[in-house]
Parts: sequence; C-alpha cells; structure tokens
Amino acid sequence: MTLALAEIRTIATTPFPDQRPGTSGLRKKTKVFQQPHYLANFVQSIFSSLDGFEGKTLVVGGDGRFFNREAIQIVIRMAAANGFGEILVGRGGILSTPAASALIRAEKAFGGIVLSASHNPGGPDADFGIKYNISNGGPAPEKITEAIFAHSKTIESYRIVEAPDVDLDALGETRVGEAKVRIVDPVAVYQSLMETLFDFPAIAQMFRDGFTMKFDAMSAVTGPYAKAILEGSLGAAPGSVLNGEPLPDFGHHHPDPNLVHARHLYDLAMSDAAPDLCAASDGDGDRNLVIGRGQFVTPSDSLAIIAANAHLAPGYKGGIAGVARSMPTSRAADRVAEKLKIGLYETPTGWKFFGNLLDAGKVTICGEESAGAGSNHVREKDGLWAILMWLNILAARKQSVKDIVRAHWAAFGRNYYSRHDYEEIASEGADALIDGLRAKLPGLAGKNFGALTVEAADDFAYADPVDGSVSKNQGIRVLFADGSRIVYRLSGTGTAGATLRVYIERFEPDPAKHDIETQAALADLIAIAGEIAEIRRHTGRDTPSVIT
Ligand code: VG1
Ligand code: CO
Repeated sequence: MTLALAEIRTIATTPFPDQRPGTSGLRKKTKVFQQPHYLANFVQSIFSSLDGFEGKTLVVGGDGRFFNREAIQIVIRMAAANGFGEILVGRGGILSTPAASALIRAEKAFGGIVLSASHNPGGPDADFGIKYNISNGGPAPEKITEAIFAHSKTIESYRIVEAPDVDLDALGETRVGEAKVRIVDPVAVYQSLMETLFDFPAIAQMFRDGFTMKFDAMSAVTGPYAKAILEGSLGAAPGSVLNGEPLPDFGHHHPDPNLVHARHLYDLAMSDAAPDLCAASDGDGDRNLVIGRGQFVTPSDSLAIIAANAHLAPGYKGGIAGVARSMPTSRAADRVAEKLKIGLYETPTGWKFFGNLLDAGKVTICGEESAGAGSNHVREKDGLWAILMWLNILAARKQSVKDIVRAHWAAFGRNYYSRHDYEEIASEGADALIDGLRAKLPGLAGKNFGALTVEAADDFAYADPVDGSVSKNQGIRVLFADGSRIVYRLSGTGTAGATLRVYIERFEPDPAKHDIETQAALADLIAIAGEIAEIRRHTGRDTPSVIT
C-alpha cells in the first residue's frame, strides 16, 4: 500500500530549551520525552542538521525500554516525511547499540537512530534516550550534536507522515509514505560478524570440555543476542544466559553491570559455586562486566589484557594498529602499547571520540573505564564482543581468568584503580566544586600531600589528530610524581541533578604488592581527592553512592 505524498504533514511546534545531547545522546526522564512534540522536535533537529540523505537508508532500533515502540513509530513516520528512502528496523523495535552500528555498516546506511538511555533504568518514572549515529556506525561527533542542539533551539515545525503504525513484529517490507520500511532480524548481521572475529570452534570445544559461565542480560537488550550466540552457536549450557528477555522496565532493575547493580554476579563469582566466567552487559548492550572465578577484572585491566592478547583471536591475528582509551581510564593499556610498539591515544570520555581514530586506522582496540571495550569491527563499544574476546583468550591460553590477570600484572605491573560516584547531588554544589578545582589548578603543581607530590594539574583538552577539532574542559587531572592520578569530572548521562565522578589510580610494579584490597591500596589518594576538591563541603556527602 502506498500512501500519497499529500499525507506528509507539517506540524507547528515551539522549541524546548534542554535538548543538548550529552556524553551519549539526549537522555531525560521518560515523562519529559512523552510530552507532546518533545521527541519529534529532537528527531526533526537531527534530520535538519544532516545533508544528502534523500532516498538513503536509516537504521532504527532501541533497547526495548518503556516508550521504545511508540518512539520508533514516530521516528519511522518522520524519517519517511523527511525523505529517507528506506528505514531498517530491528524486529520488535530491538537493536543493541553495537548491533545498530554493525547494521549501519553492513547495509551502507546513511545513519541510524538508537532509542536508549543505556545503563539508566527504564519505565514510566525512569529514563529514556535517543542518539544519532553516522554512516561509519559511530556516535555523531560533537560538530553534529551541537548542530542538532542549535536547531532544537529555533525549531518551528516538523514533518511527519500521517500513517497507521507499522507492525514491528513481522519480518518483511512495508511502505510508509514514499519510504520502504524493512523489519529485520536484530541478531543475524551481528552474529555473523562475531563469527568472523572469534574462534567459535575453539570456544565451543571449551564448553564441551566443561567450561561454565553465567551471562546476565539484566532483562535488557542483549538477551536475544546472548542466547543465539552463547547458548546457540557456542553450546553453552541452557540457562547460562540469565534474565534473557528484554523487559520494558528491565524487571525493575538498574541495567548497569557494575559491582553495585550486578552484585549478585560478583558474589557468585567469589563463592564455591562459581562458574569459570561471570559476565553481564547493560541496557543497550555496549558495556561489559567480566569476573572470573575469584577474580574481578576492572574494565581498565580488561582493556589492557584484551590489547595484549587480541592476536589470539582470528579477526586480530595480524596484530593491532594501536589502542585508544578515554582519559580517566587507567594507564594499564599504555604499557601494553609501549611493549607492542603501537600508538596509544588518550581521548575525552565518550565513544564518539574514538570514531576518527578507528576510521583512520590509527587504532584497532578502544576502551573506557566505565565497562566499555570495542574494536574496529563497529564504531561503538560492544559488550558481547568483549565477552567473546575473553572466551577466545581463555580458549587459546587454556588458563583461568585469575591466572591470566595475575600473569598480566606480573608482566606489566598493576594499576590499582577505582571510580567513586556521587550521584544526584545538587547542580550548584557540583559546579562550585569544579569551579573551585579550576581556580586551584595553577597552584597545585609542586604541592605535597602526605608522601605524594603533585607533578602537574590541568583541565584536560583534546585535539583530534585526524580532523584537528579541539574539545576543552574534559575533566580535571591531578598527576602525582609517582605516577598516581586523581581525575574529576561531571557526568553527561544523568537525568537528575549532577553526578560527580572521581577516578583514582596508582601504579604498583612490585608483584609482591599485588594482593592489596583496592580501596585500601588507594586509601591515601582517596583522602587527598576529598581534600583537594572539598567534596564533603560541596556535595554534602560523606561517602560516594557507587564505587566501581
Ligand atoms: C558514562 C561513562 C562514559 C560512557 C557513557 C556512555 O558517561 O562515564 O565512559 O561513554 O556513560 O555509556 P558520563 O558522562 O555519565 O560519565 V552508555 O553505556 O550510556 O552508552
Ligand atoms: Co550502554
């Protein structure tokens, strides 16, 4: 059925002042997105910021959270009205963030829209989000997100096709206005990509030999992917995937695979009943948690270990070109890059800064301390990819996670690392804390705190080596003479008040000192971090709300 062009409507609207995308798209309370015109204004602002998509393909999907299906119907009708030729939608409105990236690349799409607030909770009283990805499959760079914001401040109307809802659950083609809408299997393209990167036969053999794992999809988007790949292709025992059905409210859980929200996995991994590997991913499938029997792997260590061992996986057997990490991520990966004699790039927080480095072939592996790792196979971080990489490394080395981590520390030294989050603090206090730190920066170098001396302190700025763009104010760094660091920044993904993140790191080369409990190993730096930033005074908090 083809609807006539006359069905395109132009709807008058007025701007919302708060549509500036953050670290990863626009995130707000679901009720904010449900206001009349709110989502449509932002979607129109995306399209109005882009050029040359007439007749081209747009990929659309989301993490299945509450309001996902309604939002997708709006995006489809607006994409059709704005002139896209084809709209590819994951069945059921489902596409993990890395699968959307893979689909954009495989289909040579113009771009994609992912409906997700990632690791933020979902539901009518929780969070919703939307982000735009460009043709390389990666998050829109700042130039585009700023243009979207600029449009959103002056928008007067948006275009939408008047059409009945598309049946999102039936694979196949239909039309909305002049555009073709294709409902596709959300897993297939991603799954075949994984099969090209990893040694599936070796991993399957490891499972046949009795290897056990638990993967918690946290009732979010990765359930269908994990079931198809881990239990389906690789033969992990049925029941290895926990909470494998995507639910609109994630079963009332917070789909953030960290030591607070996935505590049960940590407890399992430390118990007598521990499987060989415990793992999890977040709301939209781009984060990963890896815990071996009796051994938690910090995301920063995971990045370093993946970089050091990637050549064991068929997709990386020729070696890796370079490694990139976000600035707050520990420097464990730096020493791997040094040993491999490859480039190491330090970028601001957020995956959008890795895209240029990957496109230019400067790096193969990227990672963030916030449980994100990925490679040049897509342009997003990729939770299941990281877990498959670990499975591949375990199958190739025939050692436990614990043995691999210990051997890595023995060879490269250990970066004790922790992040302390102070969530939902008052914005005024948070801003005052950062302003106070900035004011102190010039006087910090040379100062002593206990046994530690500040070597340098600055506000991190990044000059992209590919396009020369400069991003300022990306986090306050206090660097100590012994290589320790404290980093402070405010979150760009929260939806209530402000969240202060404090990142603390100390390098320990001596293997005899690799058994200290992390918070104890960092105790003096934690105290100094509180003192320099006057955390208690500005936040009114004595302790962080989340420690990872
Ligand atoms: C957080 C993390 C950052 C990550 C971002 C998106 O941002 O710190 O490393 O890239 O979330 O991850 P912020 O600004 O709150 O610190 V996700 O899984 O939301 O796509
Ligand atoms: Co995410």
